[in-house]
Amino acid sequence: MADDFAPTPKDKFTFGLWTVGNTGRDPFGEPTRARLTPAEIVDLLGEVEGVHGVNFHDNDLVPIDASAEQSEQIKSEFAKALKRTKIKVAMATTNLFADPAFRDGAFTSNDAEVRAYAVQKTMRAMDLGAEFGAQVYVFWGGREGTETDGSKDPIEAELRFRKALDFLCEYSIERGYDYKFALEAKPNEPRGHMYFATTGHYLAFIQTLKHKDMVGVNPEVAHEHMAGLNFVHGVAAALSAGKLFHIDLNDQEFGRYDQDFRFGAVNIKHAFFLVKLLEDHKYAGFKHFDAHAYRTADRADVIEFARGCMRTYLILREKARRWGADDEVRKLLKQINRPSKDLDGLWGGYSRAHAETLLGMTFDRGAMASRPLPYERLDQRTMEILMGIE
Ligand code: GLT
Ligand code: MN
Ligand code: MN
Repeated sequence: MADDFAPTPKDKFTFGLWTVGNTGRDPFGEPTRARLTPAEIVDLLGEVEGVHGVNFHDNDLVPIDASAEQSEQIKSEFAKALKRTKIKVAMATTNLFADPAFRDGAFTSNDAEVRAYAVQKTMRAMDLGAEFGAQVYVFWGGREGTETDGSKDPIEAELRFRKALDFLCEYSIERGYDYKFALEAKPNEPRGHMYFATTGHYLAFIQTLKHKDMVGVNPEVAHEHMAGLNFVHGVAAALSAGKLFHIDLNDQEFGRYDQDFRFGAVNIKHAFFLVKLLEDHKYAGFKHFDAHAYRTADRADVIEFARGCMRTYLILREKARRWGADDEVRKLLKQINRPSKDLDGLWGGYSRAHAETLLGMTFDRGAMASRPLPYERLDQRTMEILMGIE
């Protein structure tokens, strides 16, 4: 029997070297899985089947202290693995958080030498990404933040971050890289407080940049849920601003640390409305599963984890189609929505005549308040569709 939920490269699903290559290390325990080389990780993704692309931080591919020869060797093995698996490099990014030099931030560090090093490291990482054809360049400011706000003027920090991005946009343009920059927010962890805590912060910040057209966002499910926010609404804000350049899909219990669970593993209803939003609005970018397998997983289970992320997305895509075609849902949506071109037209474009007409109208508040809004029924039907009751 054909599998309706088998991914293909056309679905544009991607994984990071650091996600399927995650060794299971956490703040309390040592690794539970062997460290794989970048080429071995690509081979593993080939075994998963249907994966479009792979993403990396500069140092996921080339260790920070690798010699020139080591670097060439690693890159050549990686290139061979990409060729044999037909997996593409989709996105690249910079590790500006692991090295102790970045303990107080990278672009926002109080130390000018650290800031210059961070910009240099990013330029080199952009070169590396471009060498492998990456189209999107992500900025996640893992250490851009504070534990005590006495340490930095937050406005000065923002200025430093802006200058770095303006500079790096010019670098991308000058080198002809054609990168789309995607800024990724997170409220805390590893810093006590991180600047640009949410996707909304970044959407506002982008408008202050010199090359704002080439900069968008990379929202991550877990990060907005850590902040107690509705992720679907954050993604919608990015989509409607034309700024959804990339997306990090995973899952997360509210109020916990950054769990990076398999997509859909926790909150199937949020995941459903997210997939529905992306599909309804024809998001055509990469869908990156920035998640990792449970610490208990072995290699075979890591493969199951990766398959599960994609399969859940595709099942939810089918559920979204069914939801839209469901007779009862359609009936309810019809009942809920009360369109009127005349009324909307009155305030759809300003004119003095329209303003006067509106000011002169009388509205029946009682009638408006008593029209039925059967959202209980709609939500129950949604849950039934999700639970497989046809
Ligand atoms: C890190 C972080 C992720 C970011 C990655 C990109 S690294 O794993 O938790 O959310 O997307 O730098
Ligand atoms: Mn995360
Ligand atoms: Mn992420």
